[in-house]
This record gives sequence, C-alpha cells and structure tokens, in this order.
Amino acid sequence: MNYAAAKEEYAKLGIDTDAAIERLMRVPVSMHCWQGDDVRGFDSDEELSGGIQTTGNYPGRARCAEELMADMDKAFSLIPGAKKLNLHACYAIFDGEAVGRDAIEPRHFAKWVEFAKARGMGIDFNPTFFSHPMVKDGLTLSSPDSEVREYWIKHGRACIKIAEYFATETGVPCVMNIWIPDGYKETPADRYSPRLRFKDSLDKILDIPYDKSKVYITLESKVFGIGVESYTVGSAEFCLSYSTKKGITPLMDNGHYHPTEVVSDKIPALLAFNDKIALHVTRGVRWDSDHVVAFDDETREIAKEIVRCNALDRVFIALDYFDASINRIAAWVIGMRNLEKALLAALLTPHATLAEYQNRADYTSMFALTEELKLMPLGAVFDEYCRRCSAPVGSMWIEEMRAYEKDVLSKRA
Ligand code: RNT
Ligand code: ZN
Repeated sequence: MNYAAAKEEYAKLGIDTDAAIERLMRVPVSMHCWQGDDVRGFDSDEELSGGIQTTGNYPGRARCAEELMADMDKAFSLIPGAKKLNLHACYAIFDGEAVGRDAIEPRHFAKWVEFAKARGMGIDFNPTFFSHPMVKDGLTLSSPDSEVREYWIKHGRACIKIAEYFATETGVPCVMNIWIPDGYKETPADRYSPRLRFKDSLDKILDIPYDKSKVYITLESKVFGIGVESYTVGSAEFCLSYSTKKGITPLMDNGHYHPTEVVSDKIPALLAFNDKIALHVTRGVRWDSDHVVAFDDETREIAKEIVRCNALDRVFIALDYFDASINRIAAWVIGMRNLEKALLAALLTPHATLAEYQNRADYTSMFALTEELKLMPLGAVFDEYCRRCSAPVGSMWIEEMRAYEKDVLSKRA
C-alpha cells in the first residue's frame, strides 16, 4: 500500500499520519555506544564484569574511538528519527595519559562532544561501576571497604561534572544514569548494611552542586545478575524509594524485573509521581540477556504507554543491549528501527476512542478495535517516515550494512 492510501485508512479512525510523523521526528532516542564494542570501553583491559555478559564473537567490533565513531555514524545513517549519543565513562579518550576513573575530566570527552555537536545531538552519560580493578568482591558504592566506596564516589562526582559539560556544550540536557552491579551470589547474612552504605555513597555523590536543568540524574534498579543471583543492593524498591526521596529520576530497564512483570504497566504508575522517568529498552530472553530490541508486544506496549500518557516529553528513552553474535551495526539499526516503529504505531493508535470504550465498560469494542488495529498499514507510514528522515526505506538498509561490513568491518583482523 502506498502512503496516500495508508493515510486515508488512518484518517477513517481520526488519525493524522502526517502529524504522527512530525511528532516522532522530534522524539530523541538515545543510542548506546556500548553495543559497538561489546561493552569493553577504552580505559582498561579488564574483562567485562558486573554480572552482565556479551556472548558471541562476530567479527568486526570497534577497537578504538575512531572505529566506534565511524560505526555509530554508519548506524545513524540507517536509522530514521532524532538521536542522542549514550556514552559510558569507560569510553574516555585519554591519548596516552593514565587517568583513574576517580579523576576523569571533561577534557577526556572533548572528542565525543565534537562528534555530537557536528551531528546536532545531545549526549547522555553513565558512570562505569564495573570492569575495573577497584570493584572489590563485586562491590562498589556498597562495599564495606571505605577506600573502595571513596574511589567510586569520586567517580560518580567526576561524572556529574562531565555530564554538565555535555549539556553546556551541546545545549541539550544530559541524562546521567547510575547503575551499580553490587550484589551477592549466595543469600547474604546482612541485607540491610550494603543498602545503607549504597544510600550514603549516593548521598555523597549527589552532594556536589550541579545544574538540575542541565543534568538529570537517574538511578537504575536491577533484580539479579550473573554471579549475583541471590541479592542485588540496588533493588527496585531501594532505587525507587531513593529516587523519590532525593528528587532524582527513576530509570527502568525492562530486563531488570521478574519475567512476568512488565515495564509498560509500571510507566503510568511512575508518571503519576515523577515529572520525568527514564527507560532502558532491551529484550530479555529468559533472563536479562540483553538481546536486540524486537518489534514485539512489550516494546509496542511500552511505546503505547509513553504516548497515551502524553509523556513523550517526560520519558527519556534509551536502548540498552549488547549482542556480539551478529553484525554490531545491524544490532543497533534493528533495535533502533524497531523502537521507532513501536513509537510510530503508538502515535497511530486512536487512544481516545479506546479509552472511551473502556470508560463505558464496552470491553467488546475495546478489544475488537485493538485487534483490528494490528493489521493497519503501519509499514507504509513507516516507509514514509524513513523517506522524510532521509533514512533507507524497508530492507534497503541491509545492503548498505553489508557493504560497510565488506569494506570496513571485515578488514579489522
Ligand atoms: C546492567 C544495566 C546497565 C548496563 C549498562 C552498560 O544490567 O542494564 O544499564 O547495561 O550500563
Ligand atoms: Zn540498563
């Protein structure tokens, strides 16, 4: 079906496809740099730790900043819509200098700022509390060792300054997300003290003055990680309570809940109490496996909640997954395009009509229309959206990705 015909179909439901396309063009989605190099970063040779894992050894991962930037550029060119660059502290560019994570400075990210500015993008940021020798017994901000805690507190504080620098330079607020891997493999003898130490460490990090209109500090909870199956210090209740109490922003990663819990349902709950919320969109397969985001029911439901709560300006949307078993450019592009599709589908849904059915207790119509909507010509509108964003239409991007693989990635021995 062509765009004009699709537009007419949606108009019958009272939906303006042009308005949906224009709205979506203004929704930034933060693309995680760490998909490009299997979460290795540039600041240490440590193995990936923290209970997260990349599996697979598909050839061609980025090995340095130049390669990562080039790969992200390639991915950006294949993805419609507005983007933000999501960096981790371990992607500092040192140029030979030896700098600890407790001492990183804005200048170590100057090249990233240049990169983002040239592309008209904002930057989001993450302190890196894993893959580092100062992670002691799997613990960072909750460690019983005050020297360890001190080191990571300094890291958190250094990162706030860098986040502020990103916002000042790009003119776009920076979301700075705190996630720590701390936890225990076995049932701990003391569940309380680690959380009190984490709380105290966070207080110390947040103690430094920063411009709250420029930096949004988020806190990400988790249920378990590999090797820390029995207890996670930064659990859902801990992180949500802390965020609320301190007026920072909660972040939900949809891989970080029990398999039958859904983040889509949590979005309106958190929006009722928070001006802003943040998301890491991922796909867990049986566990927090961080598979590439698919155009699946829960991704669509997440997008629907954001849109029908009228919260596109209140939800910071980022992707967070890492697949080393397929072409990494494809991993970015597939996940980002799927999220864009989900958002577009949500913008093309007659929410008011459906809500009215619900309020009239006409569940028959609500269900019937919901199911019929699934076969509406979304593809034709998405193609048009891609066209207007100068991004490849349909499966055209696959050839471009393959060409880049042949010309660039395959030469990385
Ligand atoms: C880990 C968290 C965290 C990381 C990134 C690399 O389970 O999801 O967000 O994936 O910071
Ligand atoms: Zn995450």
